Amino acid sequence: MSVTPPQHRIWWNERIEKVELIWIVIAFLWGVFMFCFMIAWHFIGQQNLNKEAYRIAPSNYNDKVEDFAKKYTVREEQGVPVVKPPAGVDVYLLGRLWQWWPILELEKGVSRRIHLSSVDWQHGSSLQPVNINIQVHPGYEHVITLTPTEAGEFAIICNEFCGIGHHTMTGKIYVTDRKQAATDQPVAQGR
Ligand SMILES: [Cu+2]
Repeated sequence: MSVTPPQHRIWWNERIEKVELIWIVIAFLWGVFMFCFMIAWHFIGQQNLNKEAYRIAPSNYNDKVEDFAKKYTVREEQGVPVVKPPAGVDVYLLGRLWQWWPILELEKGVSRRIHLSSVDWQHGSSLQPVNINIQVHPGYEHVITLTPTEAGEFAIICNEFCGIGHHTMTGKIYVTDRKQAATDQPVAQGR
């Protein structure tokens, strides 16, 4: 609501300023261009996610992830298992109030099938800083084929509001260099 009424009651019959008209045309054309690029990115963007997904029962998924973690846990961080499965093994990650579980350790250059689902509510999985975003629903298991191209520590945050603890909902993926991992192994076995 404006503080004072417009000077002329039929204000919408006034001619549009030339500059404003140019701006509308530019904005419209840009919108059309970006719309077409949604299709173009599919072919040239190399950033399309896999379309593999399955209908599942959330409790079954929970069991699968716990089995996976039990088998391949190498250490713990503040009570959260750090899971390092050998190459070729499918990787499981779950979202729940309020964490991404477990912490994963992957190797650079090794392609992985990553399974992702929620066991309670809808969450938004956002891998940072690379910014890969996937909506995660209970009852749907996504499978993403991912090849880490960079070693380091990556955070997963939740970008879909999921309740009072939403802002604390984080997870972690470590990506190790293959050479580094080879030199690390004897030390880990010696323990
Ligand atoms: Cu959330």
